[in-house]
Amino acid sequence: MDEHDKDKSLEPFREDSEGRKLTTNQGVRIKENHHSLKAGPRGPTLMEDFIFREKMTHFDHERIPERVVHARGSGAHGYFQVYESMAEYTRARFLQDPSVKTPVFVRFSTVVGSRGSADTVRDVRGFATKFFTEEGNYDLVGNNIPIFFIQDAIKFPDLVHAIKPEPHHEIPQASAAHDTFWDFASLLPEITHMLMWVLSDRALPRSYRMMEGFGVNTFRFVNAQGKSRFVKFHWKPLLGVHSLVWDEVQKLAGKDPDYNRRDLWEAIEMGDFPEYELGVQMLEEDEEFRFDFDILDATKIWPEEDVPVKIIGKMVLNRNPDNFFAETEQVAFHPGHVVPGIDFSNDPLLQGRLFSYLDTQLIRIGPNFAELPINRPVAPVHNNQRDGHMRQTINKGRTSYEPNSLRGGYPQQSSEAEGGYESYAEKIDARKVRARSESFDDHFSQATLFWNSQSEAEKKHLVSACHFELGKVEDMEVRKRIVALFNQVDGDFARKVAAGIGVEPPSESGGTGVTKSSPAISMENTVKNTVKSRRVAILASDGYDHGQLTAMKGALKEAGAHVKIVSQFLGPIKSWDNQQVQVDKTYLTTSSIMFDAVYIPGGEPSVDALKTQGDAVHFINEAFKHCKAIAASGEAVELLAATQIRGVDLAAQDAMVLSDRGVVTTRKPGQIGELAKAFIDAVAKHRHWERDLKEQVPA
Ligand code: HDD
Repeated sequence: MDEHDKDKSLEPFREDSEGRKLTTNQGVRIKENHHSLKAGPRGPTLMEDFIFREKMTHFDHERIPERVVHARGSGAHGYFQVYESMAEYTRARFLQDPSVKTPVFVRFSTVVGSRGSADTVRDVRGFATKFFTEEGNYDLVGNNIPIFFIQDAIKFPDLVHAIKPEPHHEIPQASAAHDTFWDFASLLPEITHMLMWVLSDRALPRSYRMMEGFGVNTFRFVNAQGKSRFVKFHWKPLLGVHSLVWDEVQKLAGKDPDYNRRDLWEAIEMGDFPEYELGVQMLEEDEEFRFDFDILDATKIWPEEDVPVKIIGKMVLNRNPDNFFAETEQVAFHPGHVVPGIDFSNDPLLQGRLFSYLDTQLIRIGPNFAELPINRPVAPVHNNQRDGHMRQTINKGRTSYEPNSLRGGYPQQSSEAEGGYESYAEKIDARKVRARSESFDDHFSQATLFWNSQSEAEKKHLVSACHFELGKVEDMEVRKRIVALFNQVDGDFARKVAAGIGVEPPSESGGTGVTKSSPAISMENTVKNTVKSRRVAILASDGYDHGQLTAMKGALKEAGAHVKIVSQFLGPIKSWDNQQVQVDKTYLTTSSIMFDAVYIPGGEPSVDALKTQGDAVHFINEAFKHCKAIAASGEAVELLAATQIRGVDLAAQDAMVLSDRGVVTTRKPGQIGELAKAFIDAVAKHRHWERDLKEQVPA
């Protein structure tokens, strides 16, 4: 199948109006689309105007209910390929043959905000993947955080009600920073571990292309011999896991509320295809009770150091949707969409999810949601389900029941050998109880593990996130209860939190006694050797040094970064030696928060002008405060000296290229090549948290 045919078989109803005539929904050609039918040019519109009424009525019905959670999403198409056959572990056919490319559609999302809310809020991100396999659709409906808030799905409506805007005034939008969420949290010790993750920078992803994905719940792999293993799924982004900083995300929410959506869209348009490796953690049946936590408890990770992640394949996202509504909005995921070889565990959160998703698709889209182009399997669908709202299929024949003899018994069941889905025959011998297993009782050890695993910078960010979130909580008792909860995690952590929110520090320093850490948890240990797809701003004005600018731009592009020239006005700017470059963005249409790094070339007139432009100086100060790499060459080193950059010895950077906490400079134009190398290294590190005195810089 070539690429074109593959697209067609996936979405037979993709429509392209190019070169076509405008028609009504009945196919009648329209002669006049700008004026309704009236009794005279100044008279009333006539009821008989079927063209107007059809158009307007359709418009009035354009929305379907938004998702209760994960309402704001962004989608992309791509494919998945397994590296080597997984037949030893699962009979899932799409995990057998490395030459097979399985089409996928991925939807990334925030959880709490409504459809039009900002991308860069503090929140969990959804990472849901639909694999269109030849055995039917498989949905891996995950998040960018490996655990969840609650252990049993029956609490999900309470969790969502508590975190959503408060019901009396519908405030605040897309934020947990209000009394009802923290009230609920303070009464639910099982939430503690998840709070640590959500308060960390993981909840502020730099890009959907730079975050991990996790299936969270425990599933099963079952092989052709019927042998089962417990499995957890992981997506690992090839670009590493990187985050924004709090000040930045808040500003982005105003200046570019589509920041993550735009990043994904533009990356795919530019050919920087997002790539993720699929990993699995597997446990044998007899290892079920090997750990001091329960492997069915969704508030626990399986530390990667104890249960290694086996990398089994790669997903590439290489095509943007054609139509947001038809694809990203109408796609319907369900953890219960599994294929033979993938099965469920008794994780009580997963068990509840298996009910909820199908139910929500029925109310959101209707009983025939699986027939929509984006949800339609590439595997053939035949059954006796009939009718219902918006049925797309014209089912032929007299029989819609089974068994039947009038149609030879078709459609017919399949044996396991023919690919019929066989549920894993787990033995269960139990009493019906409304209870939680005692093995789910430890709510704090892994929260301590998380705290222990964070770098100093990450710990600092976590504490200030608490100061923000709890600082917004008006009820003092709630704040006190959260400090008491955190004191069970770590005494030092609780004291630091208390100090910022007007709560007495705990009289006794608590903690769990866990001293272990898990390096895989810290973003400090992620990929930091590439600038691929990173965005670098070059600030310049008339009289800039063309040689320096083009040398740096060339080096960055060569390394895979994207460069934009930012100046006061659009149009060309002229260098001192009469060359010119086009300005891409102005200080009005962009901002340092939309870039990963900034470079200022020399050229005395340009640098003198920048010194007098508050926006240019602010651009650099803000980039410094947000710990981004900064480079300057020639006279531009003087410009840095005129900014509020603190704790970096610019005077020492006189003669040669020096990198001081991610600020890279040279006064010697001859060293631009070395400067570019040092700058690229500094950008690849993502952020320079070690920067001193950045808090003293206003932003
Ligand atoms: Fe959920 C949507 C992920 C627990 C009920 N969930 C939804 C989406 C993602 C997740 C990524 C958006 C899918 C899309 O883009 O369309 N949810 C998770 C993860 C969970 C989790 C990783 C913990 C392991 N969810 C969870 C529970 C329940 C739900 C416990 C209810 C019992 N989730 C839903 C839902 C949604 C949903 C209400 C809203 C829209 C939708 O399903 O299609 O049914």
